[in-house]
Amino acid sequence: MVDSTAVTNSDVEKVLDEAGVSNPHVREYVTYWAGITGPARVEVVNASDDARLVAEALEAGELQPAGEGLYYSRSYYKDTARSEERTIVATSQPLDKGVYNNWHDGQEMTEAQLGRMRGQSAGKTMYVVPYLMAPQGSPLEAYAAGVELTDNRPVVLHMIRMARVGVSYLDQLEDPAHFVRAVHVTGDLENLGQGTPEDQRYFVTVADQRTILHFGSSYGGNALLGKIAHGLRQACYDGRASGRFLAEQFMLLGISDLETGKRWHIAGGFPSASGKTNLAMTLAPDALGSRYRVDFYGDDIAWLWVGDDGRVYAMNPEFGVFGVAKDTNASTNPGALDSIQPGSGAIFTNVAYNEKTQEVWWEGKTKNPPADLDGWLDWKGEKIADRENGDDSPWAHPNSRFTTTLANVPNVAADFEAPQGVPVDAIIFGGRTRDREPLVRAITDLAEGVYDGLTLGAEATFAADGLDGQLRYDPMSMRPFMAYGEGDYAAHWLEVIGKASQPPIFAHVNWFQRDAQDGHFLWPGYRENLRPLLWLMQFKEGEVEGVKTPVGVIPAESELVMDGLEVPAEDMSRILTIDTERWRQEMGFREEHLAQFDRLPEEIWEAHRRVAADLG
Ligand code: GTP
Ligand code: SPV
Ligand code: MN
Repeated sequence: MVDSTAVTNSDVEKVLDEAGVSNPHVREYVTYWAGITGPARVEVVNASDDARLVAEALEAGELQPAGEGLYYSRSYYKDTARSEERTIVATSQPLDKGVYNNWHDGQEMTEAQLGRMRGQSAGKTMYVVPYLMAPQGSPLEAYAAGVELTDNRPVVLHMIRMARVGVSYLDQLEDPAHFVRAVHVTGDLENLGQGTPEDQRYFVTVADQRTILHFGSSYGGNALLGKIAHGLRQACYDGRASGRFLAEQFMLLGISDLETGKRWHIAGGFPSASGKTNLAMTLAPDALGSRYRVDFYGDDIAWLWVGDDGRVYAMNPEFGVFGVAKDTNASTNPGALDSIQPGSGAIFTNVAYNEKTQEVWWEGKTKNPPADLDGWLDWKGEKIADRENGDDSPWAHPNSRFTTTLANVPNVAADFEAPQGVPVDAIIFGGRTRDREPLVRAITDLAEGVYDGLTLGAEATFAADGLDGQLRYDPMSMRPFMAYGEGDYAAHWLEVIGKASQPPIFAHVNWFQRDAQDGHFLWPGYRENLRPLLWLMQFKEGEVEGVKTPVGVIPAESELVMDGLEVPAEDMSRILTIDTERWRQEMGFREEHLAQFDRLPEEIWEAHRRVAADLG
């Protein structure tokens, strides 16, 4: 039911006039959607509104103070992760249907979403959030502009941290009609039947209309539409439609050898909650810190294209980090802790919170939870002190997160906003794989590299509802973000990267191999992950030879720089061994996996058969 006090068209026009929004296409879009969702007010947001909006959110109880310039928020307890089965890519072309993109007809979905969203912002403010998913001046800027409409103030505060937000971006559009229309309506979270057959939530990207319609959540990937829905799903589609680029769930980092002055850049796809943020924020281990420096460019999304010089370039379209809190501490990720210091403006979501001392805590922040339970609330807002004896469920939600801007990241690259991006020396794939996958294996052939990405198999994590621990294939870590069919996606990869005269090397990495008996991680991970990356760069430069195997080249044990690190010999040899039997079995699974994809390029099948033949 539309609230009788809903804004009128002339109210909206007046707000847009006052905010200096002159683009007629934007004005039409905002007015149209205000007419559908029926908010009581409309407000246009610039990043400079942050302090006022934070004050309003504190006043309204949507945020709690968590120290000087730090904030805590809790999302509804049934709304704490992306929902993959409720997420849909819609177009007018049935050929866009893939195995994973949950394709539907665009017109049908648009009408259904209109029905769901109608009147649902009654009594609320509709915030108009113009944003840019690129550094300004980027060669891909034309695909980066969007306007999110949301009826949720904490979502606005997240958007200001995660994207470049401001009306001025709308004045610079080359084609004033070419921006992503991204509509977010929260809905009545307590009555949406999350996870039941009556689930009301739908997260739809109408990719060929460049329109995103998300209903029924206020959590990150479902609600910050610049990030996943535009930065990945829409951009994945645009990259192919334009023939110009790839949009991938990749981290992006730089490594400098301070002794030789050499510098490399590595982009890498790891499924959700599988180590991208940690890798990009890695600081060189103490024993190597005087020689190497790791620079952060991005931790979740990279757009890649081929430059005029024949190299592959990449940039991070985001402006902030939406990082997993769990296990973030001074030894695993000191950079992350620095980026959420007092004064940083960071927002913590669904962690544990002390309502008396305003401290936050999550599993793995310290070895044990705070001993004094007084004032502590778990992620659902329930008092820890009231828990029944023996209730050892986590204090923080496993997918609880921190949100902070890139400028707060201590190792952020000096040129992180450079519009030309950085040249990519290596593309790596990895996931949580408890056996089979060695620490690192290098792949020099393009089709074999793309094949390796397509067959990335890993354990799913708590970043998606209800999937934690399931083994599944996650092609290039894009399974939840794929915008069109996997065969066409592979062909687009071969075409884009195939244009490069100096292509990057590929590699598969695995930090998560476990001991079959006691389950301990065989490799210490985190900051130590720099070591296999250094080996990869040395291999690329011809400084080390490695050991050839049917699935790529792996390091000889003596080639890994191990200064200041001890790993039990038995563990070391396990992570640098190819278990041929296990790999042969894997090839059968891969065959079934790949056979699902329509129009898979013959080069990929050839790569598969080559590897299978080498395994014997
Ligand atoms: P999304 O933001 O969901 O896309 O995740 P992400 O890939 O950026 O994952 P992130 O770096 O936030 O790591 C997720 C979890 O994996 C955290 O709990 C980390 O502590 C843990 N983790 C990251 N790197 C390593 C590692 O090298 N070894 C081990 N054992 N755990 C790791
Ligand atoms: C992921 O789930 O891969 C994320 C967090 O990066 S979200 O924004 O929720 O998608
Ligand atoms: Mn992610």
